[in-house]
Amino acid sequence: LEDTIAQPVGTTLERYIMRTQSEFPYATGELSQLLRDIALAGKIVSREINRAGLAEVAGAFGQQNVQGEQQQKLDVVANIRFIRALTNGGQACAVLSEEEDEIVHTGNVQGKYVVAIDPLDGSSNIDVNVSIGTIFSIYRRVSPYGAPATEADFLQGGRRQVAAGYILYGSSTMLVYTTGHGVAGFTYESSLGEFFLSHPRMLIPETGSIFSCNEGNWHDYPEYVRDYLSRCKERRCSGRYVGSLVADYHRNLLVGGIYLYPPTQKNPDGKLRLLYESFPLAFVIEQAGGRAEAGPGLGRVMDLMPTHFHQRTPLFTGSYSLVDELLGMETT
Ligand code: AHM
Ligand code: MG
Repeated sequence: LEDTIAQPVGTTLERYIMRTQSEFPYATGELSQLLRDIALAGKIVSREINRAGLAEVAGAFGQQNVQGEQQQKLDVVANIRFIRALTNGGQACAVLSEEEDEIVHTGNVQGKYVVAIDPLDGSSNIDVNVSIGTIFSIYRRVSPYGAPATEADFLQGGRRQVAAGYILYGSSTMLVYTTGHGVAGFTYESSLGEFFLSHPRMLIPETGSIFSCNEGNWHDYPEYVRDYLSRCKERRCSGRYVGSLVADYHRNLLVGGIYLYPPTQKNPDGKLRLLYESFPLAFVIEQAGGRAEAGPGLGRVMDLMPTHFHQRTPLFTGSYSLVDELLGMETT
């Protein structure tokens, strides 16, 4: 931790990974390479996102991209970019993506890691030029090296994550990740093509005055959630909701607040996916001093045991005391 804080100004992600490699669970350099691969795909996706509006303009003039292909949807493009980077990097034997029903085998059967990823989250915001993000979670495989990855590699539970994080494509592009030794954030300098360490030791404020949820679902929320939100309003807290999980979560991580995706009548397990949304964000928030819970009586998100790939879970995450207060609400 001390080393992390002492990083000089101008530290690139590359240098940071090298300096902190000894903190990694197995410290052989493979996890470092995996993080580099994710960062590389993040840069490419960031570029695609920045050009998205322009491609529309070009399209309006009858142009196609250089390969003469029709423009693909950005979430499909992001899925291809991340899988390609993880395949070429060699360290991941398999990827589970929100965009795919089944495991994608990379062919790197000697790879020691598996990656669960939502390549581009916030689908409703993609077409309207509002912040979106990538969320990723990394496990060391439990299946034997040399053989294809199995379902069990991805269903180990949140506590077995060796690294997790997200990339936010916002007013700047940022990469935030943890390997279980605190959380560090990097801001992308596009003209240099580098992520620079901008947030060396991210800690979420213990409390805050922001609540983030889709209030359109008010009538479907359980009573304890409505009571909690009423309290927030009595205190004159601010409601802030982009509808992109990474953006809402990142804001609350920086300034303090709570993000809620409660169960609803339509989605009794909430909407968010456990393996590539809730687990990684729970790991990061706990490493930043915050909390991530599935609801009163349901326990820590990190303790949940998944039974299938695209499983959902309710999520209440953010500043410790705000989540604590929510869990203390009367549920009968
Ligand atoms: P997606 O995976 O289809 O993009 O959906 C996930 C998104 C999250 O980014 C966001 O927090 C949530 O869905 C918003 O849902 P809602 O529109 O119900 O508020
Ligand atoms: Mg998603």
